[in-house]
Amino acid sequence: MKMTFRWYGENLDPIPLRHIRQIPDVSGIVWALHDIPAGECWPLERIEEVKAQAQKYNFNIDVVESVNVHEDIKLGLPSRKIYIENYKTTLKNLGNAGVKVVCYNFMPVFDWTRTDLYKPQPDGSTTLFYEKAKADSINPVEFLEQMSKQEGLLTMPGWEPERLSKIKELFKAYENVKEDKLWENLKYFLEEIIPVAQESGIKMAIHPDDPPWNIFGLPRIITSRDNIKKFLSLVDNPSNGLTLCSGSLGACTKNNIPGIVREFGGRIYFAHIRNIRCFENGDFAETSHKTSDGSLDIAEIVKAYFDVGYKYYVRPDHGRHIWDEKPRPGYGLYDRSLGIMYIWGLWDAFKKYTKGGQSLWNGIKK
Ligand code: DNO
Repeated sequence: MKMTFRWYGENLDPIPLRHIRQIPDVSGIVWALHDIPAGECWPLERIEEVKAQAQKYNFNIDVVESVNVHEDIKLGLPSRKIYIENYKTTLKNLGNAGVKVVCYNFMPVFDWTRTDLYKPQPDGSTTLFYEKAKADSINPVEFLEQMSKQEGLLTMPGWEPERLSKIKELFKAYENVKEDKLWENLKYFLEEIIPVAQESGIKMAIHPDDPPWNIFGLPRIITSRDNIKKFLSLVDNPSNGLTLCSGSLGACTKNNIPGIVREFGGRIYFAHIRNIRCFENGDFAETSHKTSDGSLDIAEIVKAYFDVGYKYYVRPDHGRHIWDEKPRPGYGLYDRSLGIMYIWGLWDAFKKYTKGGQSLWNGIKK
């Protein structure tokens, strides 16, 4: 397992690389050219610029999150052709710079969605929160207005202003695109880009939908074990793989995350690990990584990665906002560093107490 840390880039991320360097055993930064709108090419010089910044601190740039997919591709419009060609050029450039994994998603209009970015917690921290009744009842345009009043909205990854400024037109366009059509458009996209990714030495890693259910009447399809299986068979090629995000899929309590890791481990190239507390009414709050704090068994999830011999990339996903830090929502230094140490702690313990493929874990008193 290779540990990474998401970093937004110089002048965009309040966390400097020299601080990330001080977290134990982090080998790479997870990055993107956040100023380039979805659909445009990433020039090689810009990629090399980030590489040089990272190398100064001995970090690799093996993982990109995300090369965003233009809405016209998801909608299957004729104009998708040009955006797909641009996507291919970006993949070739990334491959030339040595990038190994590209994370992306296929969620219509909205990327990850929360109703509250700074929900106060009893211990004085704040966290990302999803209130189901609110998300179910609010009109999306109104939702966007409310969210923009919360500090930091435009700095949330996946909420690119140029996409959201067209929200009304986009909702109209999606009237004709439901689940079946979205699957079809995804297949078309994969058939075009996966061969290029493979030639460029890149594994594509789709991120599950967050939360894993339809929101605002828009279809969402990367939501469950069955749909992941279907996704992988759309183009059955090792370059067509997964970002397995425990917190995204885990918001639906029917999803068995360790089971999904064990079943699809060979096609997971990027692991996002975080815990959430799920409530009976469908709300969820993001918690610390520790198993006892949330509804997900993070120890069992890490064990599943360990058992499948996971060799690819992992990052602690979101963290709470603690110790008075004022970070981008979910992307502080402190709680994510605690998350890394928890994941490493579990991993090292599994390594130490497993010999010759035989787990000694069961013999150890809890
Ligand atoms: C949120 C992230 C997502 C993710 C994209 C992947 O914090 O997990 O924005 O990067 O969905 O394309």
